[in-house]
Amino acid sequence: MRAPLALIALAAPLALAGCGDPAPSYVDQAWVRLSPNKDTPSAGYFVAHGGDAGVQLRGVMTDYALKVEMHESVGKDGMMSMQPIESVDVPAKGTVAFAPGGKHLMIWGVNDTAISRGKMQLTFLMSNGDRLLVDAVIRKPDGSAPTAPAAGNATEEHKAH
Ligand SMILES: [Cu+2]
Repeated sequence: MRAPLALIALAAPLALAGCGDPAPSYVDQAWVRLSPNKDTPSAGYFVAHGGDAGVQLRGVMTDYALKVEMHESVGKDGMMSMQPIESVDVPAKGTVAFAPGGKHLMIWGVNDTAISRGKMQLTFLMSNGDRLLVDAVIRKPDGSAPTAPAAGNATEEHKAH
């Protein structure tokens, strides 16, 4: 039984070395709920996954809109309001969901070309220097969420602010 054990002991460090860099953070399930009115911002949602090391999401950019901000909806005294957030911790091996009713992107002036294509590329700026390029599916205002359960009144929250 000694030989197999020795092989395993040798194989483990080799496997780690073969993996090279630690697992990176990534973003998926990105989608945009298009505002029914061009003068009000659309909302963006996604899930950020931490890799082997924790990382911070510092911001989101796109070539297909005028401006993007990260916001957080907060309930206070029975009223929903929202405030900009500068950065979000994405814990190692954990996830952070931007979803209706919680953290979200506000996206002003979504480009018509992106709308007709039905998707827009977002660039997620991470604190480790990574820039994650992710295609977000664009849903019409009455469209259902492709990847996340719609929380019904998220659109109303936006209209209120
Ligand atoms: Cu907002």
